[in-house]
Amino acid sequence: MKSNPIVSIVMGSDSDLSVVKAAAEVLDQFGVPYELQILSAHRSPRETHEFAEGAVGRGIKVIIAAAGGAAHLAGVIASEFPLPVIGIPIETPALGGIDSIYSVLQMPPGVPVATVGINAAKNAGLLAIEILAVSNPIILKKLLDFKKDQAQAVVEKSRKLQKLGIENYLKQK
Ligand code: RP5
Repeated sequence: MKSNPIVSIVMGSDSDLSVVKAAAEVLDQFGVPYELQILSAHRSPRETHEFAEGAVGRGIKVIIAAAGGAAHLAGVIASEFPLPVIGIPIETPALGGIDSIYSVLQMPPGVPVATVGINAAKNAGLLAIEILAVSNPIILKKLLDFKKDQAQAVVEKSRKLQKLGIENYLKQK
């Protein structure tokens, strides 16, 4: 977290924080300044409205919004914030997050929310990075390096598997 944030990470409850943390870690890794807020579409609607209305004016370019259950936070924010909103559906005890994902995903035409998988906060962070990389060559360079390293890690695992075979690979994992 730094001053002059360009990404907001918001969550419906502090109970979402242990999942949402992975998005913040990605932004830290790429050196992107962000803020963290707890806002609820249902429990603190006035604060949520004020946040969504004022975010562009404060320099926010992408919002990541996590919520579980009747997960309306990302959609409510997208109804007022004109730039990209990425929704993270949080896994729930009652319905496993199917409730959350449908709530985040099924937005009406005209109000998009880019929805990642259930609890997929790392991908939300990376998607925010990819959006910022469109107009920021420094972030783009870091993104290309990240993708290269990621691919290399798979290649190395494959080499190791071929060398060791199944049992030895699993023993060394
Ligand atoms: C949602 O309700 C939150 O995003 C959270 O995932 C879920 C449960 O909230 P708590 O009861 O744990 O505060 O609004």
